[in-house]
Amino acid sequence: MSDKIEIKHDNAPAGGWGSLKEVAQILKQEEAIAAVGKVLLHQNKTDGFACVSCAWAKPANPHPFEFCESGAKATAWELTGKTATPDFFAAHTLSELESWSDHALEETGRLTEPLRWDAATDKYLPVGWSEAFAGIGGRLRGMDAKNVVFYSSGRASLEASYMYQLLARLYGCNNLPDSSNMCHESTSVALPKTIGVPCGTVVLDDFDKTDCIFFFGQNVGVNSPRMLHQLQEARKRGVPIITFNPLRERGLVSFTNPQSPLEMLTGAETCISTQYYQLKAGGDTAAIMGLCKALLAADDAARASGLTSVLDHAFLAQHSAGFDTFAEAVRACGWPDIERESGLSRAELETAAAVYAGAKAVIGVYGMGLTQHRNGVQNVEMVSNLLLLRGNIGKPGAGICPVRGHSNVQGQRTVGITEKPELAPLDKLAAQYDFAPPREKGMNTVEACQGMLAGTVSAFIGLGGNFLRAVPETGLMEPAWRQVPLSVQIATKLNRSHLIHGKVAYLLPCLGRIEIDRQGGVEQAVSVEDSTGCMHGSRGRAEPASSSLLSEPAIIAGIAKALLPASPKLDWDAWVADYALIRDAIEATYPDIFGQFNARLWTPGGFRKPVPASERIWKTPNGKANFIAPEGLDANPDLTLSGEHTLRLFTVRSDGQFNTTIYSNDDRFRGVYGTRMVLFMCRSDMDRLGFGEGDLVTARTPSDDGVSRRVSGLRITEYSVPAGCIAGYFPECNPLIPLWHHAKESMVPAAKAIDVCLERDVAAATAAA
Ligand SMILES: Nc1nc2c(c(=O)[nH]1)N[C@H]1C(S)=C(S)[C@@H](COP(=O)(O)OP(=O)(O)OC[C@H]3O[C@@H](n4cnc5c(=O)[nH]c(N)nc54)[C@H](O)[C@@H]3O)O[C@H]1N2
Ligand SMILES: Nc1nc2c(c(=O)[nH]1)N[C@H]1C(S)=C(S)[C@@H](COP(=O)(O)OP(=O)(O)OC[C@H]3O[C@@H](n4cnc5c(=O)[nH]c(N)nc54)[C@H](O)[C@@H]3O)O[C@H]1N2
Ligand SMILES: [Mo]
Repeated sequence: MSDKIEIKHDNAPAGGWGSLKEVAQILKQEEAIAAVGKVLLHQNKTDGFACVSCAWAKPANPHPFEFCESGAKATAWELTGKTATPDFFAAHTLSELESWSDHALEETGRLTEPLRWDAATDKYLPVGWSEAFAGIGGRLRGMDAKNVVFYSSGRASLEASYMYQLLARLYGCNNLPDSSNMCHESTSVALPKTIGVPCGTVVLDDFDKTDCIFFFGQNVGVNSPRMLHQLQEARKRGVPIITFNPLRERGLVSFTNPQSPLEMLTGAETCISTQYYQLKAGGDTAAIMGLCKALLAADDAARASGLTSVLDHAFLAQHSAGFDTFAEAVRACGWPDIERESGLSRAELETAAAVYAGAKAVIGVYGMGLTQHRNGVQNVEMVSNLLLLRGNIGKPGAGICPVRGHSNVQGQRTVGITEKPELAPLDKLAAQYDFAPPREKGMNTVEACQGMLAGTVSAFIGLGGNFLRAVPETGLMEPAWRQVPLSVQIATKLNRSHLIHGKVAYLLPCLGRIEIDRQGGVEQAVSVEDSTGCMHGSRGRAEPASSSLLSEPAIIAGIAKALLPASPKLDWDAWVADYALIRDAIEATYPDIFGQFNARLWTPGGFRKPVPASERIWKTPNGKANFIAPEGLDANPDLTLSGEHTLRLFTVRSDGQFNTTIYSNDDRFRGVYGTRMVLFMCRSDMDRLGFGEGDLVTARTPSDDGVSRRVSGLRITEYSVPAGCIAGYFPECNPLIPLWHHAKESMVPAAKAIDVCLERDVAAATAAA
């Protein structure tokens, strides 16, 4: 990691030698060369382990090295040679550690022993596992289950997740918020309405058959680099890739495959995006309206002159509903409004629409750039509308492709992690385990935050993640968190959510997925679901960081046994002794998805769950694929900020991080080294506002709710973004996001459109000078 702050405006392609250098660097930093070297060959292989970085699909015929720079970093981070032992905790109070950076905290290494916070010394002291479970179970028994939150980050396996939701429900609540509430929840709300499934419809094979890819708000080069293989192959076949992203992302522009010796030696690079549209942040609904408008006009013209129609009218008639209302809304929407809200010209949108119209099979890919907006659900509905116009769902080479984040976030939902009782098979669980599951809706992430602010949450259990850093409204959430009576964190590494803790606090260290999980001397396997709905077995390959670690299933069972009365229907110990029995239980709850689960665990490429929309079976209330007309084009309908100093901030990830895990302060792809405290701004805004490169500013969110939201010490950095939009890093900019600033319906925090004002940072500038 660079110590010196440096901004380089160079333009090397993604991947390439830089990628290899980064991997080598992190292996050294983590003192993990030997451990990682041994396991990398097993990453994302059928009999190996599923990468702990992203959720992208794992092919049936993997490359010899089926991992990317980001995946190798995530592996090195988990298998680090460093440990945060009780000696480390004896040497530091938590108040002291609060001043450490996210990077410094996790860089202390793997947690090795269960810990309990000691109020007298303000330190985490070792505690035995059984004492910890008894303490947690005892306290939870005295609480009303309705006030207890069971959060999960999306990394835990299907087995652990199934046990976790069962624990919460047996205890008596549906308070199962997860990272998806901050991520693809907009997808999970939109797609059931439009196509009757909560997930994407494409599989890897579709990338071999597609003849056009539309890409909205997803930074593939950093966040799901293995997908570059499919994109590169598609580009070799001449498939156009049309990208909509306010920021010119290097990984979406060009790519050199670091695993191809020929490309590395010749410096050959593939141009990824054939057209790159830098729309305004939040301009996607408007942009897609423009595409649809151009398509309708072309269809009218073609039909008037007796030519082949542009829309797939046979599909529309047989499969869809709501087309007329949608078409009316599109026709009524004027080009000036579309141009203003999208920031793109009519000509640009007509050109993109023409490519769409000329393709027989189109895939629509998208990520956080669409979902993390006030109108995030509508954005996803618009992608669905666009695809439906030409029947681009449920045929080979076509479909919708939300790129999921955490490596098992989609799978957690599949096995019951949800606060919405109607999405869990409660009757099934009731019969299987002979209990009366709670029927009231539980808290999602934003509601859990609201509960903490209101003082009604009595306990927070975290199955992984870094809740406090990931959520918005840092300034209010941190003090509120300290008032929570009990916090229990199951984690691999130290993070800020462990330091700002409840009045009684436990920190329970667990095995990572890459580590060998032995129960009674027998190695266990777990499973995950990828972005395309395929389930994969995963077997750890490395020796555990410490002999005191327990697996996530063992920790969940430990808490469950201490909390719940024994039941003849459920033997937690038997499950922990043999994970195949947990899979049998999952199969019994979800026979349609997990039939023959254990027998199919190691299917090359995974076994796919049924996704009826891929076969044009629409599990919507009316049995049709539904068009949904947008309510409006404005991304921030109820934020009425204006004035020359108001800019729309969107938060992004760098290649030096996995969410709140900061591997390094460098962002090679954007040429920023040694700092994450930057704001990317275009030259015309810099001139208009009188800022120079490197000027330090404070960003402030103006609002009339009486809460002060500011982040200081941000460095103005010139970058290719549209005028009026700036970009900064997640999680450093999270204090700027009001908790109420979230998507309608899905309640995903609107982290991609925060209106802020900038003030010159006199204090920071003086200190720096
Ligand atoms: N290496 C690495 N891999 C990861 C992660 C990581 O942190 N590091 N995180 C994982 C997780 S949990 C997730 S959810 C995914 C996230 O992966 P992505 O979905 O790629 O997430 P982001 O980097 O937040 O933002 C995506 C892109 O949206 C663009 N964008 C911002 N606003 C808008 C807008 O209004 N419209 C459009 N069209 N684009 C916009 C940004 O410029 C950025 O390129 O990655 C997963 N994989
Ligand atoms: N402003 C802004 N905010 C955002 C976003 C954004 O784009 N912008 N993105 C949102 C998104 S998409 C997401 S998914 C959330 C992420 O929110 P989270 O999922 O809560 O956060 P992570 O940073 O992924 O969690 C990192 C921690 O997980 C623990 N961990 C790692 N591996 C394991 C494991 O195997 N088991 C266990 N038990 N623990 C483990 C480690 O202790 C590590 O410190 O953040 C959201 N917040
Ligand atoms: Mo995510």
